[in-house]
Amino acid sequence: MSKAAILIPGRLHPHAESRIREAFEVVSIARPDAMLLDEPDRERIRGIAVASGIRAQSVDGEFLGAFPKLEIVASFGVGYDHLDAARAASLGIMVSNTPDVLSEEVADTAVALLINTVRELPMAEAWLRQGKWHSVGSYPLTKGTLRGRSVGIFGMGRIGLAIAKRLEAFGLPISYHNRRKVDGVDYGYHESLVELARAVDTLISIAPGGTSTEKAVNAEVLRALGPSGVLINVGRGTTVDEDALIAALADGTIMSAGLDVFANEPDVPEALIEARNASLLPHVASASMHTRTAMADLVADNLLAWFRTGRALTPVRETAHITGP
Ligand code: A2R
Repeated sequence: MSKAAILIPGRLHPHAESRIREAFEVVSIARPDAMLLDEPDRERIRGIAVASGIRAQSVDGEFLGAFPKLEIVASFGVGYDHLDAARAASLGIMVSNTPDVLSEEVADTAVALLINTVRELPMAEAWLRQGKWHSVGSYPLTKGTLRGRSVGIFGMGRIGLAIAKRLEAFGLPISYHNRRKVDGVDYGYHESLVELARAVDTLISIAPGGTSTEKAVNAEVLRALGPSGVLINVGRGTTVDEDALIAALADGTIMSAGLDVFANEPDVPEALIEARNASLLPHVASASMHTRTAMADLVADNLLAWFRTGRALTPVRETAHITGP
């Protein structure tokens, strides 16, 4: 029997690609543009494997509609706001992502970024490397501390819970905002994000991207967080109104911010790069070899499970009801 053809549009983790090549025929194109394939090739494609979080690799409804035999899109990453999952569902196409295997790594990074932000550790390290310990003396005492802080989590899902568990062990009170209260979770629940921001001084965003969260962390939320407020974003850059954040950092509306994600990656506004009260990372929350390899395996395993059993291992919510032929 001939191997199913899997399209890889753009860059994909090499381990995912080599696992896929073991079982399938791989067709590669530079980006998700169906015109890069001729019609006979478009008609052969039964699966797509794509990396998430890369703007140039967005998979829209038109692209999905270009492949008459397409059954599954296996996405690398837990967020899938780059992919039109609703359109996929309406076409009967399965979409899988890579949840759980990255939760602990992202939670570790979120806590590290929080500590870096309040205790200015990257700047203290730069101080040492620049010889200022010798030439000037000790690094100045930090205004920020985790002591006495209360934490609000925007997006108490798999990763949000892993972050909460860690910060609970730090002795910090935790509360959260989701659209719905989570069963079996005792942390304080707030029905709106602004209410949560008012109740805490440390807001951690780990909510998904997409229209329902776009610029949810806006000027009003930042004002509610207040002058000792710290914003940490490890979810999606689009959930924060970057212009409002830049203004809030500049005029002392909040104290500081730690960001791993940005609205227009890899472009980071100059004003953030120059802000001394912002700690910035280049979207590395899950970026260890260990965790990225586990994510790559899950992309390949979703494709294998689909073509063997007609079920994906980790379907996204919109397509969870879809089964294979
Ligand atoms: O709102 P709910 O009850 O569906 O709870 C989800 C919450 N959430 C929202 N909260 C408030 N307003 C919204 N518009 C909204 N949309 C979603 O975010 C849920 O508790 C949480 C997401 O959790 P999980 O689906 O378990 O995702 P996971 O694995 O924690 O990853 C979160 C995000 C990814 O979507 C990537 O953007 C990033 O972390 O790597």
